[in-house]
Amino acid sequence: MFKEAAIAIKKAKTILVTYHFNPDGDAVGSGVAMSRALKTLGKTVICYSKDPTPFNYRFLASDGLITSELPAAGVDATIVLDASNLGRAIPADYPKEKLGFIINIDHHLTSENFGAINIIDPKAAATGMLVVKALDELGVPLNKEIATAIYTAILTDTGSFQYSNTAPDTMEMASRLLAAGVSPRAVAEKVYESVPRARLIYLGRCLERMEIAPHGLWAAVQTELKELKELGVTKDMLDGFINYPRSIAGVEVAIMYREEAENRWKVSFRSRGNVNVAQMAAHFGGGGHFNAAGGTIEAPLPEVKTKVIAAIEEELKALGLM
Ligand SMILES: [Mn+2]
Repeated sequence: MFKEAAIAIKKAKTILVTYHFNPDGDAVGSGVAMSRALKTLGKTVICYSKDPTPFNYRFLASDGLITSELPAAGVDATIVLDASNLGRAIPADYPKEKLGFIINIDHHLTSENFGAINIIDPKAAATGMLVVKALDELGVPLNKEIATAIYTAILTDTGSFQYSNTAPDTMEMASRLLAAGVSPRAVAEKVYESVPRARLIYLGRCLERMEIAPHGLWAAVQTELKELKELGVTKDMLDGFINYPRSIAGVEVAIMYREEAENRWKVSFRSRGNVNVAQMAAHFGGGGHFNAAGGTIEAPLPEVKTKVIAAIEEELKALGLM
């Protein structure tokens, strides 16, 4: 598959590189690394993201590499990264024929084969790992910039090498990236220690009203649009809120309800490792990984919560955890 992808990439002159909406570190890091690498091959590259880059990943593209405009003329090939379906990366109103030859590179459990070539490996800790394999096949060396983007992808998708997806090959890759010039200190400072104060203040408020199940097996936080506006908090600042309920002793599933519009809630799940939350999210038309997944539910919040809690408790019972 990597060989076929490399052949297709070599043939193309103009290439669109894109990744999922509401991008995370893996999406941005993979997109930036792939785009910079293709540029070294002399390709005309458009790195497209519908949504703005979260504040803590902007250092990867401070030269304005990423655009929010799709090319009017279309391209020879499109590389979609870290997106379980095409609709998660490209708005539905963009003509599909303009995307040219589609190469799908992803590591989601629930990934669809929407590309002409599909490289899907749920065992990869991050899509960034697969990007390096593609670059190796293309013969593009990892310079410091490319390596830093990949390192950011892997660092964030493994929760700083803490999640169960951290494997020997993850650490081998980290070693290779450090040898290519990555500064772990500099990346950590950009990614984790450049927090706007509004984020921390709002996090405090959310933690204060966190819901914890009487049996302690799940805990939930929620964010509301009017509060974001009031405190000057943007969506990208909410990243990581869900890790706090999961960090409580005994909690198997953490939930975050994020208001997207009136009666529309993005529901995210994080599992400690015993519960497959991708399966749970699939109940609501969502998807993701075993340990991290989500979906959107259109209903008033109390109704959303009733549905979600019922699904979680059913799963906890099925597993004999309650
Ligand atoms: Mn990912």
